[in-house]
Amino acid sequence: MLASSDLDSRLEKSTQDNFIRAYRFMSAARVLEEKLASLYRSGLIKGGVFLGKGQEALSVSLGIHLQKGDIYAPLIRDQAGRMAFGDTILDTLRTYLGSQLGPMRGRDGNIHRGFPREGYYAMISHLGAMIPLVVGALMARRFRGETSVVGGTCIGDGGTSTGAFHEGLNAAAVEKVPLVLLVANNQYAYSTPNSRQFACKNLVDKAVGYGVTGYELDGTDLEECLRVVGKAVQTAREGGGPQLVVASLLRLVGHGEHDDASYVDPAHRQSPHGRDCLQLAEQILIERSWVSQSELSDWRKALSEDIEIAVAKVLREPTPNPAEEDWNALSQVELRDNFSE
Ligand SMILES: Cc1ncc(C[n+]2csc(CCOP(=O)(O)OP(=O)(O)O)c2C)c(N)n1
Ligand SMILES: [Mg+2]
Repeated sequence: MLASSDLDSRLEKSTQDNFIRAYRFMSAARVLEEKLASLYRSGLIKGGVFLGKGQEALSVSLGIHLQKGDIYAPLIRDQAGRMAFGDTILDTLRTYLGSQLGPMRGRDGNIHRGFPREGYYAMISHLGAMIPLVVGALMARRFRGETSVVGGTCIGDGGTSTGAFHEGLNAAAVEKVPLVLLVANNQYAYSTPNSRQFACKNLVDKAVGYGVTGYELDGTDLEECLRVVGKAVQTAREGGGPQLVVASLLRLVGHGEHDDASYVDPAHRQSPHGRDCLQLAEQILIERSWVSQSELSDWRKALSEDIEIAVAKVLREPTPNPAEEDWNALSQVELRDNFSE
């Protein structure tokens, strides 16, 4: 048996390792999204670009705790979670830039990408459609006798007002499926503030109404996000039924890159949920001497270089030719070159 100080130090080491791993996905998502914004402004991306700046700590916490064989249905602000679940820089860029070699073969824009066979679902809509889908997939797994699968998805504060949210969460609660649903309360649905979106005091109160376990957390605090979301995933896996995790934060960019977010009340930016989760995570890394300032700069530099190389490669790749395209559904082809385990 391990002496308790031994156990303590191992637990501390694993918390540290997990924090650093999560930070690196967050940082990769941030740098990649900065590049996506600049590609959008230079006219190289067709369609909209919707980013997750300020929401990376919450997002990564779900992606990092799901395992191979689980189901993950991310939304538009989940680049960090996607990377933690196994998505790559190359496949992200191939989708945004319309490369035929990407997972969606250049047909679907930006965030509508995934590898459904790997449990990584391509987003249909940001407004709740993924919840019933994940619940249905979990039911199907149960019918096949697969019981330890967790399904993770997310919703915004605005999305909690939709019919799909209600139907999905209600069915999940009745069937007690292992659903982990993160609510990213970033205070706005596009420009509509919380006060015009729902009348309950706090979104986590909805958990009681549906009969599911609810958690409330500070979405800017990576340590808290990892701990709470990790617990929710574990509880769902052990048969605890649906878990509703409500995080307070602020998106630090517009709804999309076309939006300047001028409607955001400055009081939000000054409040605790207006803090930048990436900067806070960096402060912790430095304060605890887990990583040095120069290591942080080296990581960022290496990432930027990798991204530049990937952009140059993808820009040389073919885009789909409508005259030659066979228009087969994704389910008809095997596309799994880059998806890592
Ligand atoms: C039926 C429908 N109406 C409007 C939209 C456009 N739309 C997409 S996301 C969104 C706001 C969602 O707000 P919220 O759920 O809080 O998520 P956030 O954008 O803040 O992450 C809107 C209005 C849409 N996709 N579908
Ligand atoms: Mg919102």
